[in-house]
This record gives sequence, C-alpha cells and structure tokens, in this order.
Amino acid sequence: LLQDAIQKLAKDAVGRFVRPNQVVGLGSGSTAAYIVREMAGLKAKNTLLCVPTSLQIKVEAEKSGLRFADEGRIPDIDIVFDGADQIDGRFNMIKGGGGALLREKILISSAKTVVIVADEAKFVKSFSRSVPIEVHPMARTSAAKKLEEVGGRPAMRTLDKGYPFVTENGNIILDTVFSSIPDPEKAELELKGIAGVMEVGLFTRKSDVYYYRAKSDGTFEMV
Ligand code: DER
Repeated sequence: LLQDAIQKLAKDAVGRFVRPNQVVGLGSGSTAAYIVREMAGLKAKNTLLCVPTSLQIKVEAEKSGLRFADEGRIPDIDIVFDGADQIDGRFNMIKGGGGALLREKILISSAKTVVIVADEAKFVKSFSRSVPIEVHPMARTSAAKKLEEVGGRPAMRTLDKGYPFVTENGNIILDTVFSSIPDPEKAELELKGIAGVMEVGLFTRKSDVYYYRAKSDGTFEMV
C-alpha cells in the first residue's frame, strides 16, 4: 500500500512539476527512484537534462532513458527531486542515509524548486535519529573527537562485513547521535566548521520546497 502511495505521488509530482527543456536534479534513494522511473514515460523526456547525485540514481536514470547535463549546469537546476531520512515539524531535514548528502546539498542549494518525497514515517515532530556527517578519511579520528566535544556520539558507517562505507567523493561517514538539536541551522554551521567535515546531513528549510508524504493507507498528500 505504501508503495502504491509512493507510485501515485511520483506520478503527481512529475506531472505537476516537470516541464520540457528543464535541467532536473536527481536526489538519491529508493523513494527518489520512483520519480525517475515515472519520468521514463514523459513525452518531453528527450528535452530534459538530468544531474544525478549518485551512481544509484544515475543507473535508474539510464534505465529510464534520461539524458545527462554537464555538472557545470549546476547553477541552472530548475528542479530537484529528493528523498529524506527525517523531516521535523519546521521542515528541517536529516539526509544522508544513502550517503549522497554532499551532492544532494549542492543541488538543493542551487535549485529553483525542490520537491521532497518521503513516506509518513519520515515526518517527525523533532529529530530522533543520527545525523550523517561526511568526513575526509584523514580526519576520521580528529573530527570524531571534535564531534564528541560538542556532545555528539559519532560512529563510522560500515558495510555489513565491517568495511568502512566510502562515499563517491572518497570520504567516510560518521553517523552521529545528538541528544537534541534545538537549532538545526546553527548546528549545521557549527558542525561544518570542524576541520575535515565535508558535509553535514542537516538540511534547513529554504524557500520553494514542496513535501510529498506517502501514507500507509495508499494515499499521499502534499504538506
Ligand atoms: O541519502 C539521502 O538523503 C536520501 O534522500 C535517503 O536517505 C532517503 O532514502 P530513501 O528514500 O531510500 O529512504
């Protein structure tokens, strides 16, 4: 039922927001993949230029027969579709569960319009999960120490056999638990200031963002 809801919302979002000749940013994750699959059926598909944020979504876009823009087109992103790991009551987001947060934030910060698609479980009053923090491998210990000094509990993200997860930028991710994040905007800036931190999975609300919520009863809503 939830999959049906995501399928329906993807159809609605693509129909409502995608126009011919757009440069479209593609966020990563399984929910964003529904959007990309929906784009396969667009009549104007060949007029679009896409900018993927990971190999995962790039492969989905290739399967959908989509064309790609040169990354230099980043300032011209008309719209970006992306998922999220948590969305709080003031529409701040935790992202990075898929490890693509650095490229996702580049697109989201430059796109004219942002469309976030997420299932209802992702919408919370206040954050209740770790914050993915992308760190240069050289700073894996020094940044972890600084994160502890500001009250975080960092843990290097590993694959199932204990191998460190490495992002497409060659960095590691420290999933960091904070007891509370009263001011996500301030926290984002403070954490970004730690040497070796390449990106922080806190995305504070910017204008022109639309949120789709898929519900387990098979329906969806724009919030
Ligand atoms: O990495 C991210 O921020 C992604 O948006 C992601 O974590 C959401 O992925 P999902 O749609 O597969 O839950």
